[in-house]
Amino acid sequence: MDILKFKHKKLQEWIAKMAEMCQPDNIILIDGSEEQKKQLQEEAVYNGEIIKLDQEKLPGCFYHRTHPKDVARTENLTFICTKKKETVGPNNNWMLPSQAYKKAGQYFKNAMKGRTMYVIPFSMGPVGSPFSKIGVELTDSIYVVLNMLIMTKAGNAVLEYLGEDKEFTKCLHAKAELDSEKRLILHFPEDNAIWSVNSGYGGNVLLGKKCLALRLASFMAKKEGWLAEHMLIVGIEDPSGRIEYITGAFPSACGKTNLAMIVPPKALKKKGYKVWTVGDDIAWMRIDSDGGLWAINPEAGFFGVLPGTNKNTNPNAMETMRKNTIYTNVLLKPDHTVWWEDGDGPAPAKGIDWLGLPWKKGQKDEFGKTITGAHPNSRFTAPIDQCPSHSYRREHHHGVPVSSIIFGGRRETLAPLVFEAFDWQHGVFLGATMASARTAAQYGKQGEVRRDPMAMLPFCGYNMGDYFTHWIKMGRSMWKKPRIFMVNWFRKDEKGNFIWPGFGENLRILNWINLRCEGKVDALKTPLGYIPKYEDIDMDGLDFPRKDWDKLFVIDKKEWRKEIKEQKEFLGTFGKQLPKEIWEEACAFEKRMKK
Ligand code: OXD
Ligand code: MN
Repeated sequence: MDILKFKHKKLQEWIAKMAEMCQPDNIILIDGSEEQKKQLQEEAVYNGEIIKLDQEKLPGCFYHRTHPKDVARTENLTFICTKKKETVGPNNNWMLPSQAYKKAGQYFKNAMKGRTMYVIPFSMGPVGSPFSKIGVELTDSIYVVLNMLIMTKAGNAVLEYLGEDKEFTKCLHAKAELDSEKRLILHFPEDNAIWSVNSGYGGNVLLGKKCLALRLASFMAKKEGWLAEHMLIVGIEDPSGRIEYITGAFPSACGKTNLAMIVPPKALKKKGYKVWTVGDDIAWMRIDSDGGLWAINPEAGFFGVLPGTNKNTNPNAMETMRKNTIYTNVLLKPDHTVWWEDGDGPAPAKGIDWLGLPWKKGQKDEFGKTITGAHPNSRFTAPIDQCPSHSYRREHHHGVPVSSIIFGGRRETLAPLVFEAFDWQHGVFLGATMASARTAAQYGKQGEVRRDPMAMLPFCGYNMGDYFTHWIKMGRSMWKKPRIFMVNWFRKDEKGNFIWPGFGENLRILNWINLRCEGKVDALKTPLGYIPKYEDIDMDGLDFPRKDWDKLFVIDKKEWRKEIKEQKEFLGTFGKQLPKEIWEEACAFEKRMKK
């Protein structure tokens, strides 16, 4: 095995050390060129890692299946490894770094024998921006390389920028045997390193994404005084041309991608409303010299959920993935195109399902349950700049100014369509007590309500009590604070039907949020926060009667009192690490609900 030559001494030494452990047959540097990408695609097709789709219908598109037991993030096998256990809090699994290196080291040992180790220098955020972070991922998977080429800025430009001694995150990944018993996703914030082994699922192996841009970045952000958040970023342009940028935190698979690419309903489009997509998953936010909060999206692509995505729910996503896209775990049609449940068009009569098995429409398993062609967490990976609504401000080093932050979840009862926090501190409390029904993006019981503060529970790389304190402090450092809102598109009526139509119609609510930020409308004060007046929502082109609107805002005090009890129990798990401000907010809320 030839070790590549780098002028960056630490990079050179680290690669040599990792190669010594993993024993690849050779090492290849990813340069970011089209030629190399094409070569790797051909090679991966040849070795069966990916399947070439019909290049006329889906130019540049490929298909991949993960191991059947490797289809979502595995939070139980994800660890933050620090010298002290208290650092990571009750929200993380913890391991001592020395133990973690030893345990994973056994799995990495000789894991790349007979394989190639790819070296991917990548930047999260524009190369050279003071706000970006650099990583180098070593991997034995071409699928990972091809995904990283979409999701990040990868290649020679990054290596150039690294020069002889710039800091980078050391990311090591090996599919190894894809053995779920030996799977480990390890983060070493004190060493700026990530080790991931025995998985091939995106969220576990595209190490720039959840591992670096959220878990490690949140750790860095606390130290450096900024925020690394699980948030979409979208700009809404009103007919006068004014753009307000909104960031929003929703748990995985709760419609963040749809909201980031929202298409205005016809009547609003006609009036001149436009949408600008900056990001659908991660926001890095800093306080700028104007005293306001500015956000960048560190990613260059989308890694979005497919089932439920179609030209009605998300036409921009459908347009984005027509070319240069990797489809993972969907149904492969006989004509070498793809299909997934609740996608476009009827189900094909037959195909090969995500498990690689012959599939027929309507096929049932031995318990009479319909076998889906695509896995519920099947995904597409596509470049952001293929999205028709992508923002031209995406590449700006300083990002975009944030006028509001929204928190949301999937609640069938209780939570109203929208309300505004009384102030920043109250808003942090709302984020801290967010809850949502579990979805297919994580292992566990689907539908069960779980608390997921700021949608960061699986991604905050340190004690969440300290994270809440950090949020409170950030508010104090800003003199132009974004307003904070809570939304819930998923409330159902007594018959179990969604009350609010959702999707594009959500723009009407985002507009109200913007009007609040611009000080153009007042609102009704409730014990939860400020709610909109029906007449302040632009309902042009939507027949949504007042009586349904009122249903969306029913406050059931008895149920809320139960909820508060649960919120307090949850906050109590952070013990003395919980900032007193959040506890005070919980008590004040309880008092308001008793009245
Ligand atoms: C994602 C997730 O893939 O949150 O974005 O799981
Ligand atoms: Mn996510």
